[in-house]
Amino acid sequence: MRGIVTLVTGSWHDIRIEDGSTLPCRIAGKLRMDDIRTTNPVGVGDEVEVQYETGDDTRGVISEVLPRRNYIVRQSPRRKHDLHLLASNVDQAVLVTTIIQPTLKMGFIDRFILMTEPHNIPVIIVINKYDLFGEEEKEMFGGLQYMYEDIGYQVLGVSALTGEGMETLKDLLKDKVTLVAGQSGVGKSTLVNAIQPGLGLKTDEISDYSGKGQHTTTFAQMFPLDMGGYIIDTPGIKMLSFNNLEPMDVAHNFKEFFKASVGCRFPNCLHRNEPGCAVKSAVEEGSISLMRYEHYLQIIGEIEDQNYWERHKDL
Ligand SMILES: Nc1nc2c(ncn2[C@@H]2O[C@H](COP(=O)(O)OP(=O)(O)OP(=O)(O)O)[C@@H](O)[C@H]2O)c(=O)[nH]1
Ligand SMILES: [Mg+2]
Ligand SMILES: [Zn+2]
Repeated sequence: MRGIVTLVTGSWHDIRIEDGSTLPCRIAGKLRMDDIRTTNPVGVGDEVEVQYETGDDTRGVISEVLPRRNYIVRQSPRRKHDLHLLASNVDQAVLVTTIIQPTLKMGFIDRFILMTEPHNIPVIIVINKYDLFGEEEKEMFGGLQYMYEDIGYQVLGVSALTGEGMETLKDLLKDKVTLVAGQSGVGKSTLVNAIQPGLGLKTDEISDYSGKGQHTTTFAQMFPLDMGGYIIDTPGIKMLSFNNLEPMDVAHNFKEFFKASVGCRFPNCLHRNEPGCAVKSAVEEGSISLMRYEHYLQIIGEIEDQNYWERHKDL
């Protein structure tokens, strides 16, 4: 029979089967699947073929992962040569951030959308804890909204606590499979609880004055929504690196850079010191954000350093 993976904890996988019930399954010795190599062969959102264990209809075995419509992978935080599968078959991702508590790390937004962009997964940037905003934060929110909507990402200000902005967000989630991700402590689980009452997901109850999140959620988990669709709550992401990309992939996946790059003199322009670079001119005249440009330079610099040490392992 067919099912969807809703939770992976070690070698056990919760599979939601056709009747809506959950069957705990392990992976068969020989698993049929596509060829992308990830540390976890099966992830939340995967569609799988399962059979009951012989003589036991409370447990099952996954024999096949059906071809994926898409997937989100990240460089493994532990081993930089490994890719970790975050989720498969999603319609969109909600990137949850805050401006305060915890303080926004600007580069994180750009890194996150660089992770989803190669797979053409639309991202909604949700800025949570709007109830805490004073004048300064509201102004900053306005600036972010203007900047990212100009590039093509919707930006919403919400409060999972007071419900402000939540109706707009809910409308966007109806009948869709949505991955909810972001740094720890930004309120992902609180948001998911507000969107689908009754889940009772654990949230960080103790107010944390350091402003750093504690990693309350430890496994990605998918839940059906009463209004239709599914939502996936995930553990906080500490940082994102891009060992799996080449600098040119980065250039292609900063959307507005790619658009502007038709005007660059060289087709393989990396928009650094090349003469006749249209992206650099756009940054200088202010139509491309200097901050995004700096994040871009930082990311390609990291990839190049990495590549350098790979090629000179014997040094
Ligand atoms: N003031 C305010 N606090 C909020 C809001 N949303 C969440 N919080 C608080 O932020 C803290 C962290 O919330 P969580 O939902 O646990 O955060 P998380 O993103 O799931 O964190 P991890 O599971 O560690 O990744 C909790 O104390 C929440 O009560 C909000 O809209 N306003
Ligand atoms: Mg959480
Ligand atoms: Zn250029």
